[in-house]
Amino acid sequence: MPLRASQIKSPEYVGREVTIRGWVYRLRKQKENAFVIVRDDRGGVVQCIFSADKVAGLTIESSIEVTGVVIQDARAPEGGYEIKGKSIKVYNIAGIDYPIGEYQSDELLLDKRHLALRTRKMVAMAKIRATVLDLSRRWFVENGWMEVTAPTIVKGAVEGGSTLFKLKYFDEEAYLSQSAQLYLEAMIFALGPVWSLTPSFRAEKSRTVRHLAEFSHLEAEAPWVMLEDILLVQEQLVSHVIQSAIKERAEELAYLKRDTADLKKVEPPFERLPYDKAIEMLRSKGFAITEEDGSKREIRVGDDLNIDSERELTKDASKPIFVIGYPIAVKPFYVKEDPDHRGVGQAADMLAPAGFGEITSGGLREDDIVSMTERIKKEGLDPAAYDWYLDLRKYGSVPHGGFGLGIERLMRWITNADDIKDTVLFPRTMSRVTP
Ligand code: AMO
Repeated sequence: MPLRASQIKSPEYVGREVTIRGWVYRLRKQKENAFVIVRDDRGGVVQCIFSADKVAGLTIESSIEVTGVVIQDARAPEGGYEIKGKSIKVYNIAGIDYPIGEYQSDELLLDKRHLALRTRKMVAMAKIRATVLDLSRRWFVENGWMEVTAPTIVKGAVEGGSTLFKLKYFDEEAYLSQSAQLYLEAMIFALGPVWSLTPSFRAEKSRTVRHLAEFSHLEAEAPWVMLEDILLVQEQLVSHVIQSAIKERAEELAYLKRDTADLKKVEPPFERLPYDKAIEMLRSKGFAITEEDGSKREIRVGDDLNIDSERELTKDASKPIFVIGYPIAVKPFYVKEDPDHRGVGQAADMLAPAGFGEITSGGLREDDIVSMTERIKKEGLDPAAYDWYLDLRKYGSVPHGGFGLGIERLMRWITNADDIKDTVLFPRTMSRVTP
């Protein structure tokens, strides 16, 4: 049974004959010998030494099977073990024009992502991501939340009409889902606390380092909760995922040169920063926002927070901050108004430290049918598209709430990636829908 390159790097294999499979990662030919570094199908690599005649015609990324004897030698690259090759079976000789080498532009790497995902950086990212998803799932299961799946073809907007992807659905018009939230809200009446991981789609017209057109959305919803309950869930979940991920993926994070000292501090509680206070802090620093016409003015109460203001608020923080109590006017129709403070929404965003900004958004949902209908109309949405959603307020409405977390936003913070596109294998943005 062939082994992976990473498996044979252990004293128990020294002196033994093994067979490994993989792809030619590096190739150095000398007069008599050739040094072939083989990459396995989980990113592990090992050097194999052959007599030069045995590898004639071999190219980078050719797929091969190597049989040889494991040798321990401190000078061997990649961990002190290598294989003295006896035989080599070639599955495919790769074309000599393999486009991915040591240095190329970010754009080319994106154009060739189907090949670039073989790079060690992308393999490390994929492994961290798999662990983050696994840890999140286990946290929900262990804490009594039920996993559900919501549809991704829908009739209604959740997060504003301007970022909807329209599609022809037989003879009707439908949209790609922006959030599973409304469906999770329906499910809590039957299933209690639920969570889901589904792709969400946003036709984001802006090119930023934190927006994708398709992202992995981790969402949770529960009945009978107060805002504070929803915040507790988020800080516990995020802290648990980070603490476990930095242990389980220490090697990959080190490969990405991510110093995790700051992440080790991420433990509950996270600061609760009232929105008004956040604006006050920004004003005290003379923070200005840019109007649509390009003019600048000082930020004031009533303005939404954006990438720049979130960066300003979190640049010196060592843990995430919850900004709570946004004006209802800057939040979607479903946000519940604080009965004691008119105009204030019982909603909160979690901002990651060091300028990474918003990674979750959530809060309590409007549970009164009259207020909800008014808000739907006020937002210019068609109440008919929300018929079924309004039923939830008609038949046994309960106080409830939840949140949504962008997996790629969390990944960007954990890995310190410059751009959110690096945290997903096949990114979708305004200007990219292939490969
Ligand atoms: P919101 O629109 O704030 O809220 O989205 C929730 C979280 O999803 C992530 N996110 C994105 N990630 C990458 N690219 C994007 N274009 C993008 N847009 C959003 C962010 C964000 O915090 N239904 C509500 C949440 C709720 O109240 O439950 C919602 O979707 O991490």
